[in-house]
Amino acid sequence: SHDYDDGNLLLDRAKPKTKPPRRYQVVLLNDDYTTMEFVIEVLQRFFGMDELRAQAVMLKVHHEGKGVCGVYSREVAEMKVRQVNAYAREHEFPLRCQMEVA
Ligand code: TYC
Repeated sequence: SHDYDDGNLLLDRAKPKTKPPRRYQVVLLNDDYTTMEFVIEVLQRFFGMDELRAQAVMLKVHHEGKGVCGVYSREVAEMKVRQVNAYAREHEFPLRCQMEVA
């Protein structure tokens, strides 16, 4: 925990002061208009899911109102949210996703 020996070298009593970075869930929200097929495509394209996993997550969102697509650093979660929301808008669907502290 020190750059050089100040007398504390062998015991190293000082606490490390860096905290692990927060993690963020990227959460998909249900709506009445986005097609199930489009949601499955989004989950495969942006979250690397195979078709079976994507269908299971889509159905969970459809039935429960929201569902977790993945857990990431803040920077990666922000990028996923922007990409998914932009892609949905380009295809004129109201699909939304957001980030939540994990
Ligand atoms: N509820 C939509 C329908 O019945 C399907 C859907 C699922 C939409 C998940 C959004 O995040 C979503 N067509």
